[in-house]
Amino acid sequence: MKVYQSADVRNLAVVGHSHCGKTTLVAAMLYTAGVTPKQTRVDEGSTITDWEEEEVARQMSLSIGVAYGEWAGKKVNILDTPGFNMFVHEAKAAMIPAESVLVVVDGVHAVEVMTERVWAYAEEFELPRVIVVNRMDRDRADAQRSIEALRNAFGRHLVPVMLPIGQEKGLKGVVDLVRMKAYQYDLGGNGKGREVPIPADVADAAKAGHEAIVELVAEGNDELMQEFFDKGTIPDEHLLPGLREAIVAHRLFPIMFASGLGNVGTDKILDFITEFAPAPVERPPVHDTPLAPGEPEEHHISDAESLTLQAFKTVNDPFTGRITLFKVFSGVLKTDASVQNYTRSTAEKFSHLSVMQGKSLNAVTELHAGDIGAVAKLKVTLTGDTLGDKAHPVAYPVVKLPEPAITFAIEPKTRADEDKLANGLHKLMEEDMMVRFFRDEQTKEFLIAGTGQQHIEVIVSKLKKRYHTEVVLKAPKVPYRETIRGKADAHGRHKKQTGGHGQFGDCKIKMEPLPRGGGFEFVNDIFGGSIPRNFIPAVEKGIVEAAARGHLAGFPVVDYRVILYDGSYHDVDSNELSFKVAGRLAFRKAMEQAKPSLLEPVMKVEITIPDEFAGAIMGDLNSRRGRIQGMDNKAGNTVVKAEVPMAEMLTYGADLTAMTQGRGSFQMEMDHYDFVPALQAEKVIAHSKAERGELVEVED
Ligand SMILES: Nc1nc2c(ncn2[C@@H]2O[C@H](COP(=O)(O)OP(=O)(O)OP(=O)(O)O)[C@@H](O)[C@H]2O)c(=O)[nH]1
Ligand SMILES: [Mg+2]
Repeated sequence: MKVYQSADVRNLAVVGHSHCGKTTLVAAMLYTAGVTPKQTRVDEGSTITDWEEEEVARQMSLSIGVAYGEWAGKKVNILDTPGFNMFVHEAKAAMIPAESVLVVVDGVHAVEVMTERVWAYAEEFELPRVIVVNRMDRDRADAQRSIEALRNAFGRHLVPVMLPIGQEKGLKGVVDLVRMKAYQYDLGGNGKGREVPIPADVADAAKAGHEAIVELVAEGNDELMQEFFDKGTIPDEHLLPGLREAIVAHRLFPIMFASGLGNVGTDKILDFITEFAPAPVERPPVHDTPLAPGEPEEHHISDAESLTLQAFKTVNDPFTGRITLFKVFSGVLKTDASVQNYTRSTAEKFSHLSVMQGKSLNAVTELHAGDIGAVAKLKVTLTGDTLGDKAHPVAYPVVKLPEPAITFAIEPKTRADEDKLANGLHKLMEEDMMVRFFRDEQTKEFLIAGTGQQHIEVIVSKLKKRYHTEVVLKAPKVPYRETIRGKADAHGRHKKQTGGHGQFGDCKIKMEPLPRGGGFEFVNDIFGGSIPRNFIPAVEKGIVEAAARGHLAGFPVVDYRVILYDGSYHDVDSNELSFKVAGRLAFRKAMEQAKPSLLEPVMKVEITIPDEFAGAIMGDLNSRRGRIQGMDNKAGNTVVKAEVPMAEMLTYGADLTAMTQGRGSFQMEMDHYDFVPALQAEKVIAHSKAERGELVEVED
């Protein structure tokens, strides 16, 4: 594998709404660049970037796929990302190693929900963007309408640098509006255009398009503006560098047209990227996350600096083991180097330094600053870690991922599955940082959390196929709690004095509510030794144990204060156990008086939907006992914020998908506990009684 200098590398994140044809377009570019001998296809499962078993089965991208090809002497590293809302955070992760972003839209739908999302990501990372309106061979694909929609959504700094020739099935080629040349293609051909005269029917539009570019380039550059005023145009020798500068500074966003499946225009996209997109060395310095209090430092992407690199993806291949994909931020990395993982303070050996082409590792002797590489069998390195020269530790920022939106209880099918489950899940969690696996202390269930139903289904399927572990998913139990609304004064007396050594404990307590989140307070208000000091902790212990078992429905009692104010004891028969039992008895009696009530977790929910679904979603939230907190409008999307009891949100992911044809997304997190209304409380109590029906409490 050839070694490339920093200036000859282009790192491109390919992002967009689901199904707009990103993977297909990448496949076409790779074919055009001679990486594959023919066009590979998503529906055949033959593409380089959708290689993972689950991606092939579902015919969609699920995580970042990496590929590269050489074009015009440059190495173009391509990061193909998923567009489906539950996996779109991978598009964000791909922006860490990228210097430019290819935003793909569908020629029929143009701007969609996830187009906005990925655009916002690129904005956050301040990356240059090239827009490709893809699938131009489809019925109803429309160049003008797409341009308008894009400019409406993202502003007037988006400008076509290409126009299609022909329409829909009659798509024939493209006009390069920068150099004013036209190219014709064979639909389904090798992707290499033949130069032809600009057809008469697009000549006027092409001329206007060229002028629009000239004006926009001049706008941000005083010298060019002057030249434009003087001459009425800007010659190529000034226009091209001016255009490049505007693109690199993300002041201007070029729009191109293509058909990935028909392989039309892909050579021009490659031409454009290699000519106008920045090399890593042109990226502004990267700011680190200070390791000690202080200001972030700047790091230049350059061979001359000491070695630093950051892992941006981890693959756990059942055969090869762990493969780490990383970007060299500075310095030159050589094969077999020993590199310090700063995040985990461990040295790692980079044996068999490689670059990844889909699932294949191709050996390389060294990688220069800005390039992307892969290495197998690192010991401790995980996604997000920063590594490098031992003498100069740094930490690069990691992507902030959304909180999981959905949680299921997960149970192994058999005993054999139980043994394998944790291991398999942990391997999958190394690959996918959005998976969480934990045990709920209260309900004792193992829980798995992710971005949505399909996300969890993918995990379950990978567990089965890769790790031969079968599980059952269930809606998680709601971790209800109990509390009191009133005060109580109760007496607990435990006395067994028949024959032999007796037992005697006796206490009087008062009980009162605490505010939400107050937990439990125990106040020792005993005067004059009516209970000896050494037995007082036993009373408290009895109360705590009883409270953990609940009173109404077996859920832990919280937010209350107990004041122990009186009691009595027996010189011989009193012991710790007796006072513990007395505490428990007092607690139970107090609960009866203190208006026990159920509490439920309430989630803070944020739902993003296209405007037309807003009414239906609000109505639905109402029926889920939701309280709307606010509504926002963001470019054709409504963002609804609400507080909704967790019990009503257990299957929300699937419900939202059904209600919005998959166009809605939501996030939620636990916010606070609140009283369960009487009607629901009765049901929860009845259900819990039925579940515990046969259980008889055993005195200890
Ligand atoms: N007609 C036509 N169909 C296309 C074109 N590009 C892709 N498709 C089809 O569109 C569907 C989706 O293509 P993908 O390449 O998987 O789309 P994607 O954007 O990678 O989808 P995700 O990874 O799920 O976000 C496939 O059935 C493709 O065959 C195109 O240029 N023209
Ligand atoms: Mg894809």
